[in-house]
Amino acid sequence: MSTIQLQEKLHGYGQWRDELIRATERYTQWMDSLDISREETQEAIQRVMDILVNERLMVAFVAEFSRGKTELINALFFADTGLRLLPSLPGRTTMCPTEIFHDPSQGSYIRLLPIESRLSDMTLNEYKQNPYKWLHIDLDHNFPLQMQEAFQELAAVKKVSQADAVKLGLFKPDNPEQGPSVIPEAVEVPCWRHALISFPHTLLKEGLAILDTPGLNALGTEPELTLRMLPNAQAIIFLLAADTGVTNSDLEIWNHYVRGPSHTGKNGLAVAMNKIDTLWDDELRGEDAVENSLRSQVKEISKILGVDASLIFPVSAKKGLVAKVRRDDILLDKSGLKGIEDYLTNTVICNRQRLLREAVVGSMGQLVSASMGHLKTEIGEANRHLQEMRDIDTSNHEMTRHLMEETKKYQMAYLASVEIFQSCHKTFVQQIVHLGKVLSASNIDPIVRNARKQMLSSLTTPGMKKAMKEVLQRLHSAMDESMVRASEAENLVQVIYSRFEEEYGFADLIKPNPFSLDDYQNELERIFEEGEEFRQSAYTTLMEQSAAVHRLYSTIIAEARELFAKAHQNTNEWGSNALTPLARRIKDRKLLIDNRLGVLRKVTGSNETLEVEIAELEKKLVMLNNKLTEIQEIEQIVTAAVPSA
Ligand SMILES: Nc1nc2c(ncn2[C@@H]2O[C@H](COP(=O)(O)OP(=O)(O)O)[C@@H](O)[C@H]2O)c(=O)[nH]1
Ligand SMILES: [Mg+2]
Repeated sequence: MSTIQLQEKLHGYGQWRDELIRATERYTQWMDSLDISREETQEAIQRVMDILVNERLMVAFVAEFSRGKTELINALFFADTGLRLLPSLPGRTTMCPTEIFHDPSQGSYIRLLPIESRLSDMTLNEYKQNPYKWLHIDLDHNFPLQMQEAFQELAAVKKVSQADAVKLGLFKPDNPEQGPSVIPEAVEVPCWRHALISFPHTLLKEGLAILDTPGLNALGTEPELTLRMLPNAQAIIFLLAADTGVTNSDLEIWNHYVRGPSHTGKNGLAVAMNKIDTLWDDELRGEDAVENSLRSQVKEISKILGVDASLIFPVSAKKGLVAKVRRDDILLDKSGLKGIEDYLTNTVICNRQRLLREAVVGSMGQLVSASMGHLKTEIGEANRHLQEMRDIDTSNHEMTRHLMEETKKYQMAYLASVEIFQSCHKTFVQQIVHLGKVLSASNIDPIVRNARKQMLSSLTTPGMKKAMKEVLQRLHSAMDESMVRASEAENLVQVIYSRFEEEYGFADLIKPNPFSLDDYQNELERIFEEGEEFRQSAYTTLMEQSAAVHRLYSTIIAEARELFAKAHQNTNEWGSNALTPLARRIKDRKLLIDNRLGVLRKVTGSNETLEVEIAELEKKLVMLNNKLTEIQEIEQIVTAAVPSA
């Protein structure tokens, strides 16, 4: 069955990841064994380890209420529990965005964030850093029935006064679309704003994470879903229902939250046309007629959404779940579930591996090959030195004197290069410090604080828009300034390296990664653009305006602030590493000269001492060559192709 394929693929991916983790650990040991300080590389290694250990493969299910997202999640991932694990029945369905994953450090639990948290200024992401703000329920994953019962809480709703609902930003009194069925005094709202579920299911343990979203009402009121969570998902499955076709609210979600700016192209996007079993029921139509009707619906959806028909999967989540639980292969086939499973297995996971590999090869690969290049140079120098020693005729005083003089000249040139290096280094450090100041919290936070203050004092939408425009301009100009400074620093590094290559004979220098803040600038643009799109979306305008806008702007500002913090950290890391390879080579040259002078002084007149020196150097060379083999092996693992398991 294809769940097994999915599992195998994820498992292969997990093994590949573990191998990379081991290679990374081996690399740190390798550096330790050679006494190479790994201070500068520590952060980069830590980041790669973080990616490898913590990165999850997030698949998000997005659609209007009641299209069958939760049922599809049950059928795709949790049918092996033999239950409908998450609530998905008429009148009892998930009301809040729910993330499902495996958190090995905390075991099995469900955490629920009360809806009242919407009254506070804290962002969802900040809440996630504060577990004690959530209702925590321990789960026993050995008892699926108990879990199923605990998950009923995801469907919990309660009645609050109209005034409270307005305050929560979940109701607008004069909204005609709410219709007459709403009791004027009491409004039904979800009890929970967000849910986090951790349990050790096989697929989740392999790094899969699932995001279930309830529908337009949650997407339109929770900007972080749109600005942060959906763009970060590796795959989005958008659902339609065969019995309702493409409705206006489906289109609203598609245009504003799925295909819009959230779809950065990084993440896979597929459409599930669910509930095809509703077409089966018509006994007067033959199988062919049903088949034709499905095909024409797919064609039409493809036209309306502008999505290739091969990415639209007709499916019946409900029958798929039943078929899996009952082990009914014919029904399972008919349910079309396999189409989506294959898509997830072949496209999504493969893409994920490719991206991860690029990230790992980009940083680890570079570190490892830099170390390798450095070691090769060291071996080359040692060989040359060995040859020189072998050529020394200790009884020929004229020769040793001449060698001594030459080495001293070399030493003078070296000392001059050190002076130049020190002054270049100083200039570079000043540049990095200036750049850091522009990106630092002490520059960005007052801008952010000021904007928040202005927004609080002017609770009207135009007032907030003005405050937002201002903060946007100021953050933009901070970013522009740092871009200019970053490119100056990058140029300086290039100049320094070329100079040492050309003037001081440092051949084959391993240059640091090129540095630019372009990605951060693009990301800042994206956040602002998506924020604007979000503000203009029809649903948001149905909300109580100022509260919705305030929430949105707070989120955008928090995202932007985090972006600057990341750019700052990245700059510092690059700044402290950029001149390291050169500094190391200069240090090596000093060792080489000192060594040579030392040997020449010692061996004058004594053949025996020379023999000892030669033997020692030979021994060292054997050790260095062993280390070279080892780092070559590590490099091979780090840059190896992704397994096709
Ligand atoms: N006939 C049929 N009903 C389905 C199917 N999938 C889900 N449903 C029903 O549609 C309703 C909403 O499903 P749910 O998964 O809660 O939708 P969500 O709000 O998108 O998560 C429930 O009553 C389900 O039983 C399906 O494939 N066929
Ligand atoms: Mg649901």
